[in-house]
Amino acid sequence: MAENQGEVKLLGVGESPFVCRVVIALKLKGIEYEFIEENLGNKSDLLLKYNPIHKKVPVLVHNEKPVSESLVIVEYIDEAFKGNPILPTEPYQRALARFWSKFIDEKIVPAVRKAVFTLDEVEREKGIEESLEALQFLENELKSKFFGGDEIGFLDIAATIIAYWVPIFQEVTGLQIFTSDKFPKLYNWSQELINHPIIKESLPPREPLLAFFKGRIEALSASK
Ligand SMILES: N[C@@H](CCC(=O)N[C@@H](CS)C(=O)NCC(=O)O)C(=O)O
Ligand SMILES: *[C@@H]1O[C@H](CO)[C@@H](O)[C@H](O)[C@H]1NC(C)=O
Ligand SMILES: *[C@@H]1O[C@H](CO)[C@@H](O)[C@H](O)[C@H]1NC(C)=O
Repeated sequence: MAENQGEVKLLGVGESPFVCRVVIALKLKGIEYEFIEENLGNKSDLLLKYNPIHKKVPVLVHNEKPVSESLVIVEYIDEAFKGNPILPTEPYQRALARFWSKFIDEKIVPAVRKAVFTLDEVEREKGIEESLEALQFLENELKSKFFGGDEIGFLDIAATIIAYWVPIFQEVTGLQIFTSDKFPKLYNWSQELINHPIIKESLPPREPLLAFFKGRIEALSASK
């Protein structure tokens, strides 16, 4: 256990890319924590108490104090625990890392969600187009092995959803959005990222994840 780390709990679910961001940050810092698995179909009193506003996971609870929203939690972890810095140190680079992480959550995630989880053809096409446009911006932004440089940083952690979850969504739906042809740099980055030792041990196993999202897509079609 890291010295003086205090008591650290993480409320989460195994399949969530947002929860995974927090797992990566904790592992990078070498923090020991208790993982409390939530049932999102029947949320625990603990979740409702600690995140009454959004009622979502992840929630990090550090010495009884809750922090919500994955990117906020990753910043908190970076500030609360020493060593292995996650955000860059230079103010402008810090701002950029935050800007692009916000871009992922506000542009890429909604576009991909629209492409993957809507049945309406027109909406889905719009989602695909928006995903391609948004991913191109990120492709142009990649200047080194990782967004963080030679090592993974804040934006790499935020973008894990693109490296690991988007290919799974593609496999389930047959969509071709994020491919090595369309985004060679980003694709190479995604392979480097998912093979990084810390990331590798933080990602949920692929087969159950695939089965989970297959189930989600099938349930969606059945509800039509
Ligand atoms: N913006 C949030 C998103 C978290 C989120 O969407 N969590 C989902 C699981 S992947 C959740 O808890 N959903 C429960 C609900 O919406 O009721 C973050 O970055 O933490
Ligand atoms: C929800 O979970 C609580 C315990 O956390 C349990 O007592 C209750 O029966 C569950 N409700 C449903 C509908 O499964
Ligand atoms: C990514 O690109 C670099 C430089 O071209 C190459 O050395 C490396 O093997 C590539 N990585 C993967 C996983 O394809």
